[in-house]
Amino acid sequence: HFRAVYEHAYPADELMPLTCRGRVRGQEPSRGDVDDALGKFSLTLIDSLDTLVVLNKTKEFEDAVRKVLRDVNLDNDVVVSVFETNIRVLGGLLGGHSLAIMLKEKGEYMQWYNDELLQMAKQLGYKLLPAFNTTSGLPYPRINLKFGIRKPEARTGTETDTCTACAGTLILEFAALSRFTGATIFEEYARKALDFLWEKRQRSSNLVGVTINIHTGDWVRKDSGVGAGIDSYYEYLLKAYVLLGDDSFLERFNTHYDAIMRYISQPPLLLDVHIHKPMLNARTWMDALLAFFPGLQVLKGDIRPAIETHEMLYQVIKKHNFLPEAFTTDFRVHWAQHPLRPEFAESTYFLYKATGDPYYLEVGKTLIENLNKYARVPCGFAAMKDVRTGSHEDRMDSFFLAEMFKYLYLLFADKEDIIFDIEDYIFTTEAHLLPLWLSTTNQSISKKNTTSEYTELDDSNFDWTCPNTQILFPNDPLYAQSIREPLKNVVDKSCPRGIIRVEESFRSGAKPPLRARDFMATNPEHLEILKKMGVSLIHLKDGRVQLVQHAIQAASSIDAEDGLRFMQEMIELSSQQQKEQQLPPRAVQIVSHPFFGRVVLTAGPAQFGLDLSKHKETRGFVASSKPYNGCSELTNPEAVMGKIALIQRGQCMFAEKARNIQNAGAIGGIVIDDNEGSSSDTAPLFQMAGDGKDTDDIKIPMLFLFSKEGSIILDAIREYEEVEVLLSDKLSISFTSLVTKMSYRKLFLVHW
Ligand code: DMJ
Repeated sequence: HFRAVYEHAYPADELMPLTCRGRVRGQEPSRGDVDDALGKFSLTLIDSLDTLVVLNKTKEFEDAVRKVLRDVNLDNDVVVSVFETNIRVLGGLLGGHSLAIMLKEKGEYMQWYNDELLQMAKQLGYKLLPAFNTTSGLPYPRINLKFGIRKPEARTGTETDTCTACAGTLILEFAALSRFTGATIFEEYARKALDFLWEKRQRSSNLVGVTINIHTGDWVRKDSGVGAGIDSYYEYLLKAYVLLGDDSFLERFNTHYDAIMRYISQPPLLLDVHIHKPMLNARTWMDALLAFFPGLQVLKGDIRPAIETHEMLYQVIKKHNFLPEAFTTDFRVHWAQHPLRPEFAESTYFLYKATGDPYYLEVGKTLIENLNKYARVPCGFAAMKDVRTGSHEDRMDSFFLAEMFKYLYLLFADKEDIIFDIEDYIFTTEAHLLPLWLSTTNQSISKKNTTSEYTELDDSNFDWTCPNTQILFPNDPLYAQSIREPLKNVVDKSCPRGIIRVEESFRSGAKPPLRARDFMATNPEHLEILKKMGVSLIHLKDGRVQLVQHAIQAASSIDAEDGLRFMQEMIELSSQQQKEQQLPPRAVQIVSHPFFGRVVLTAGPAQFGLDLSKHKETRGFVASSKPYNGCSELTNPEAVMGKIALIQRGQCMFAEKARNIQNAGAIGGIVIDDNEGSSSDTAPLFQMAGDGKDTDDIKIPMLFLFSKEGSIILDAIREYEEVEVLLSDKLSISFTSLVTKMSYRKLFLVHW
């Protein structure tokens, strides 16, 4: 296949394997951004240089290097992607150089070599530097190889946004270039871009978005995952630590990793979330690029989730022969293309290294068989246009030879098959090899002392130790299998088998084991049932809860169907309630000394009990109920008798609290939110719903206060003991001062 590239495509950037010719930019219909990798610099040749050495094709490597030195021009009037040029071309030249000097030192091949590839790399490095001329230090996404950025001939430089991976995947190549040559500027620029991204991380979640404005540093796309647009930013933080030995990179990686595992990882899935609301999923599908992540987790030493995600991906592959560019959380094809991406093979290789489990060799065998069966064409391997139909695209990206071949070969290679020690090198994101000895060479870039900034990190041994692949699980060869076993049918289990049967079972009138109207978020038994049905509960900051169902997380297919019925009921219940009357906000006014009515707190109404809009107001002194949550018979009825009882939100339904205080003789009730810091200034007010049963027995008025407003009353009690309030229909009050802003936003319904 290397030969096919030379014969049919060279000196073009890529081989077109169906028509057996080279892809020359400008001569073929434009494919948009994909073409930005093509700089008329014999991309595939450069990208596959070090693969030749790995495959022990030393003679061919020597010829290929000569070709590069003789033919490749880096000064073309072409606009290229800075990211792609860095990882494929700069990385390719540096990987080639790394192995060329290794071979030269061995004394047989490359004896004539005099750092010529490195000189080319340096020339290319200088060509990329103008891209960094922004106030943020983040590079422009594209550059003209001949004219740079600013000049009119450049035809680029007006972009405002770049992807996080585009700006954060430079440090390995740029630092290697600096350390090989002594020209520190490259490493400095790459570090500056990384520092800026780190500063811009969303501080409450420690996640980064997909795209960022290179001038203002604002996040343009605030969704966050580990796949497209972000992937190699995380990869390079960890690998920069390995290559450069700089602790700050590991500290950053660990901080992000912690956030990824908290919010994005839902084993075996990896689901995008919003950086500001990380409990909210941003989409219901995953992209193929995230398949690299298990490999990175192996490097981090977190093997279990790596095995789980890899197993899930493998089952998707078994179902569709290849990993579709995007697939849904129930493993249907979302985007059917597959450009022969290497990420899954990469993770398979690293998992095999970590576990020694022959299962991963079987996985590799399946990958090779599928490639030969479905993608092999007379002039090479063709990308899949649609994995469902097996149709081809006239495309073979350079990463297929740079990465896929390398990883698959390495998976099956014995130590003796490789003419050098692969453990002495680190793989870049394009699988180019950089020698680890660079960590102690030309270390002139000052390391930032960041320890004080990171004191919150758990710097346990685990976080600071790289796994040693020689000694992982020597006594437990079944370790990986035991993790895979429960996931064996994860894809089949979630297959559309459901659709007809579920509809049928709905028609049959089957009921879920827990009825939506009975559900209480604080009841541990209910939560257990939810979990079994694959329904997860997300507590939103404003106190509401969100329910999400993932059929694959259910204990069985029957439970998954129950979960669907439960969700269906819940949707019906809330839409029914939405249709019910929208009550306006109410008010709690403190009328006793020294407030005298000047403090008015915005309160949420209840759909049960005395309607304040019809019955004017209720006035009384306040008293806290015991238990404070009001979920059982009060133990202090004498204290609340004839008073307005204060009750804390939570543990049971609002209606139950109302009944308990009413039975104790209270004339009204104020429920105070248990979410610390909540306020009607920031959270949407809601109305307290009943419990789905008849609530006519509740005669007293009930109002709801968020915690900030509630604590005004609690503080007043602490200071003045006797505090009298007026519960009223807010609109009827003429007040002189408002403590909290009036809120006439649409009210939500909440039950507990
Ligand atoms: C490769 O060019 C690199 O691995 C990059 O980081 C993203 N993925 C492509 C191949 O899929």
